[in-house]
Amino acid sequence: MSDNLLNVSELKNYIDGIWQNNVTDFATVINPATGKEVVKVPLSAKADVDKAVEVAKKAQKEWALEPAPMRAEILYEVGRIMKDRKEHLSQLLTLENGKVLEEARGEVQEGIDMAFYMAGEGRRLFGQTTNAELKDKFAMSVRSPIGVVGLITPWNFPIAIATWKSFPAIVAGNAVVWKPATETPIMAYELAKIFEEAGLPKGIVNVVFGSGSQVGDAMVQHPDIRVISFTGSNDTGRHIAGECGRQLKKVSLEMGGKNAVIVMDDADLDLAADGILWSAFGTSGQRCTACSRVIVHKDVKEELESLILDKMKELKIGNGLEDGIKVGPIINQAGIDKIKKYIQIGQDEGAKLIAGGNQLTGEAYGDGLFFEPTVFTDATIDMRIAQEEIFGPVVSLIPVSSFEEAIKVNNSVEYGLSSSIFTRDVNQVYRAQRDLDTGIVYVNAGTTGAEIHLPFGGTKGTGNGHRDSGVQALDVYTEWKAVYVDYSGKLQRAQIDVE
Ligand code: UN1
Repeated sequence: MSDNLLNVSELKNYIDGIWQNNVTDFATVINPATGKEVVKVPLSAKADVDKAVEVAKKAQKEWALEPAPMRAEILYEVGRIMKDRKEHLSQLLTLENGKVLEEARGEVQEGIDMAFYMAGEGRRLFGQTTNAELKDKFAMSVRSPIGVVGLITPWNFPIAIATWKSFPAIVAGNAVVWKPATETPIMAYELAKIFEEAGLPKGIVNVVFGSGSQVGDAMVQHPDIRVISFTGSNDTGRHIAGECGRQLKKVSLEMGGKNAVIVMDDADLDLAADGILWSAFGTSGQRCTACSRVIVHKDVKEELESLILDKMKELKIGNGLEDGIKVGPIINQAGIDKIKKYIQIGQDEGAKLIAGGNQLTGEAYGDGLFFEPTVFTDATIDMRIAQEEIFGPVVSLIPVSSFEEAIKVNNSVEYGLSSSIFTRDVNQVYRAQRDLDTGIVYVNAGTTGAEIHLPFGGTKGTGNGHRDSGVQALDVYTEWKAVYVDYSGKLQRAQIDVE
């Protein structure tokens, strides 16, 4: 099946509307479900970034003068093409990333939704008009584009996150230099082709494949890239923020989570178990929003545990392109090694392993990288498995005695992306949404499933105050300009010539 999904064996950078390669160095993209080579991806150098920035800078000047509703027409076309190609894109996404086909379809849909939503912004991009303090004077604030923006996107949502960042940047009148994750370059290749077919002028989106240390760093250092938007690990994000800080460069960061589902003693336990399974083991736990802690009221702990263990028997693990598979592979060997390390840490710390804990090998799994959905129980707030991001199908149950303790445990981690509470008590619902220190809160649903028209991002170590998606994403890619028009015909001094 995989052989005829992709019609090239080697990808090229897309710079100035031209597919080009100036390097001899390539990385091999591996399908994590089979271990087979999918395609080769160039490992570009600083010179490629310099070239991309140069053409982006030139192209952006005209693009910024194009009326926003006309810029948006191209995004509508992008959305239409993505919709036509949804199945093909989804299969390619599963091929390079491993997520099961049903989830891949969901991710591509997220990109389609973002296209139409941001295209709509072309006829809004609202600023404000307000009253000036002097007579015969007009005041307004308008959004203006920033120039060339640099996007660094991750492998776990290679198309959705790319759309969260590139579509608002484009509709607001910027040009883009984009470094996709080396593990999942095909979605970038496909999206660049779609931009081209939709009629986006050349130079407005430029894709430069390569490593963080070469391409990413060159983008961060380039003086003509005025914004960096990054989704990825906390360490890399902090490094980028430091560099951008020195250059007074705007930077938007989204760096993961240690998300919890709280299950209170009055909860619908069957529903809670479904929500936990989906948000902990869906995408093999490789979401920034994945549930990796269950904070459970002690009175319902045993019942919840047995419901979870029962339902886990239904989770079929394997190649996500096959029917009925619920849990796909882990992205690479480093991912597997990290999960194994935390299984060991959890056992050494004294948490009780009640399900999973092993890599799946043998004939049925071939050279694929599969890991059993894993459950620890009786974890405590101070354990590393209850504090650190694992990015795999591992969840730890932490028993608590009260609502207050549940909130405290939820907020005890350095991250603040997503949290959820299962309860039927309306007072607890409202107190939880107020007190949970995360950027996203769910009630009676798991920790995943953010919709694109709401802000996506988190507090504390998850980010630096910016949001991907939602109308708030526009704040990353625009400057606010305050405009005063004095039509009195005389010099009027603010704060002084007022009555
Ligand atoms: C991510 O894991 O970085 O809310 C993105 C969700 C998806 C997006 C996840 N809509 O789980």
